[in-house]
Amino acid sequence: MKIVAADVVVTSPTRNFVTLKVTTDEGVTGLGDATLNGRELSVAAYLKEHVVPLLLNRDPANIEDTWQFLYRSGYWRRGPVTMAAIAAVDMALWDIKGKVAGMPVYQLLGGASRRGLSTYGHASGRDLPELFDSIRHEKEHGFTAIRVQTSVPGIKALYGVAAQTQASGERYDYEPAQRTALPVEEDWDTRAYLRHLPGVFEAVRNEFGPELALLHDGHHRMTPLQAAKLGKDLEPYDLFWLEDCTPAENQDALRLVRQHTTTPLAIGEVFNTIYDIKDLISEQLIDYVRCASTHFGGITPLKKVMDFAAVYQVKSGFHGPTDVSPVGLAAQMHVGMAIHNFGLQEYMEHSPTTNSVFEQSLTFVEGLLHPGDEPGLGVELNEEEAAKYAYQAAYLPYNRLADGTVHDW
Ligand code: EZ4
Ligand code: CO
Repeated sequence: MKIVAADVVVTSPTRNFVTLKVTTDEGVTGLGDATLNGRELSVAAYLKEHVVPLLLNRDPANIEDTWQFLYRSGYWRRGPVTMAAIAAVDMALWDIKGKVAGMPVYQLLGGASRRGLSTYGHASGRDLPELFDSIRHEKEHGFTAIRVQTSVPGIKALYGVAAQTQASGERYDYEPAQRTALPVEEDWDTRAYLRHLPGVFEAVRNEFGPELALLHDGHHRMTPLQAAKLGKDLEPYDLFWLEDCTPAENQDALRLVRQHTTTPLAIGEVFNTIYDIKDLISEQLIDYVRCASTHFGGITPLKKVMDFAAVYQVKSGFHGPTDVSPVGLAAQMHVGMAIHNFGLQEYMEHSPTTNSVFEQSLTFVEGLLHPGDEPGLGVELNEEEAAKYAYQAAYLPYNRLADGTVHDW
């Protein structure tokens, strides 16, 4: 078989997505996700200008060889743009292999290790009643693990807190990227956050009892010492994990955090290759790998990093925000089905408009996600629908402290 076409589709059904569609001479097609939130067109150009010409006439069956070829022949390795582009090719080739074999991709990765993937949902609130309402809603929806984000007195806009009123029954809908000409400026005060958060978790535990798994995302904002203190302060509330407590560029920071707290740690959504995370795993400084198929180079490296992590009892907690497209989500669901050391899958759910563009075979029943048993990844692109939604520039926000200093967002 030969690759005869590779098309880059940019569509914006409520948010931007970049998708690669690879076509073989036998008419088999495969999809890959190349969405890099806020920097989408850079990956589209990388693919169109520099990768698509290299794919034509290649044998789509040779996934490992194609991955190594794209990674090594580029010479300038790693980085989110390069690795999202390679990820899209990798996913599309696994999709094709599955379709040719007549099997879902998880079968090709070793078969199912579980009935489905345990997931966590998102809850947030500007005050406790709103937060409790949001948690109740997620529980009713089937989630047995819930990420809790809350406003902090004195901070106007805060990561992870839905702006809309959380009227009962309304789906939680937090989306950080805004379709604005410039990134939105938010504010931040670490000391106010550290004072406020433990009380919120105490209230949530008292209200919902010991069984509900609770998670929290620190979004890379703390120093190692601040993160260590937060981890200690949250120990009584038995978090499932504390995510991204320190900036991900400096992995040494987690050594200090780890020495001071038994709160489980998760990191990795901005990591691109195993070199970003190998020491965190082998030194057992983290408990969950947050890498996403799309930003980590695809299915091939995600499976490898999890097999490496298994040696150290480190589990998966793949990043599943809405900016990972249904194709990227499917790719990591198949990995999650197959590996032994699966931990928890983040599931934010895509909008109905997004789901009209990406037709999916996934199921979500009583908190368990399953990619379905269609051959390949189980996602098809409805190109007519996709064409209705033109790209719209969107940016992630950024933070400033009270004195005007830029802070990690
Ligand atoms: O800010 O995916 O755990 N989830 C997150 C996300 C990220 C967005 C960035 O594109 O941290 O909300
Ligand atoms: Co995060």
